[in-house]
Amino acid sequence: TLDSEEVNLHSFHDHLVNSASIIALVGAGLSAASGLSTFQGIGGLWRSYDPTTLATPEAFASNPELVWQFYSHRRHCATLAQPNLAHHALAEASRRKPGLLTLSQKIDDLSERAGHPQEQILHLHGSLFQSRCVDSQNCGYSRSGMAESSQMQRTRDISGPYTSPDPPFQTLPTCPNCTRLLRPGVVWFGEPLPREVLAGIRNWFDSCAKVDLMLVIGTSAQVYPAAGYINVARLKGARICVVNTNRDHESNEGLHEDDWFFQGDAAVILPTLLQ
Ligand code: BJW
Ligand code: ZN
Repeated sequence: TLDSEEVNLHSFHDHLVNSASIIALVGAGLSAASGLSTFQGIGGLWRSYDPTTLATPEAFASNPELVWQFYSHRRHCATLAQPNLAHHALAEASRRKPGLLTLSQKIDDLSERAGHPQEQILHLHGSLFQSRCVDSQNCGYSRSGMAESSQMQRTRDISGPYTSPDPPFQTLPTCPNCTRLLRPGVVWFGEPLPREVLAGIRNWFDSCAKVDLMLVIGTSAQVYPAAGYINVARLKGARICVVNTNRDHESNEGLHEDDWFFQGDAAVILPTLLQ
């Protein structure tokens, strides 16, 4: 006899094979099995800062060194990490299903390194590997690459423990266009998401008469506007499938009777779920 989890899996597979328009909202939990800390879990790992107090324009304005060190550290961790089976499963499913769009709240590049098709993923909160001028209005300079890490590495070994004093202000990266400070190319609380990303999401929703399925993987789904897309998909007819280690999220997303909840590590669940 089949247990309820197997029935669940069967009904999900039935729906997946018949789904063409699929949207996935992924969060830090997707990269957890790669050893990268989730957003809410970072606090205990990087000095004793609460990440929600560092991921703000106010934190950067009052202590840019500290905020650069935080992102420099995370950039370093992401560079050393390898994509896990969850990234690979989602990348492979995306190659099979051209109508599957992933909205990533993660700022690492592990999905790309797992071969996720570039045109099928949008990064809502930016990238650890982008830097941009603080003056987005008048200047707008941005660049990708590791320059900032190596610039900071000259004064501090970011792979080691953070025991030495903060690097002097002059070592912070500045804009080659207007000489103001460069900042990490991520989206902080209170800031708008990149215009082209919002447009991409709107176009995708507009392009499908009906959304068949929404996957919500490894995210606490508490940060907006990202979390709001769950409801947008539902209003377009989508059934929701949540994958999370934490059962609390079953209720968080307000799941309906014909939705799915799979509890556990995304790296364990996704390979079976998406095969
Ligand atoms: C596993 C696992 C495993 C672990 N397997 N699972 C509407 C209502 C209320 C508030 C707002 C609203 N609209 C806007 C706001 C304000 C604010 C907001 O949402 N606040 C909430 C806290 C209430 N939003 C904003 O400010 C946004 N901007 C905006 O709305 O601008 C409007 C505007 C318009 C015009 C002009 C000006 C403004 C911007 C939000 C930006 C969020 N940025 C961050 C930082 C990015 C850089 C960085 O990473 O440092 O993005 S915050 C942080 O949260 C980060 C993440 O991407 C995001 C989501 O976190 P995520 O990924 O869900 O991680 P966790 O740690 O929370 O959860 C991990 C989950 O995985 C957990 O559930 C675990 O159980 C699970 N898990 N291991 C499976 N192995
Ligand atoms: Zn500039």
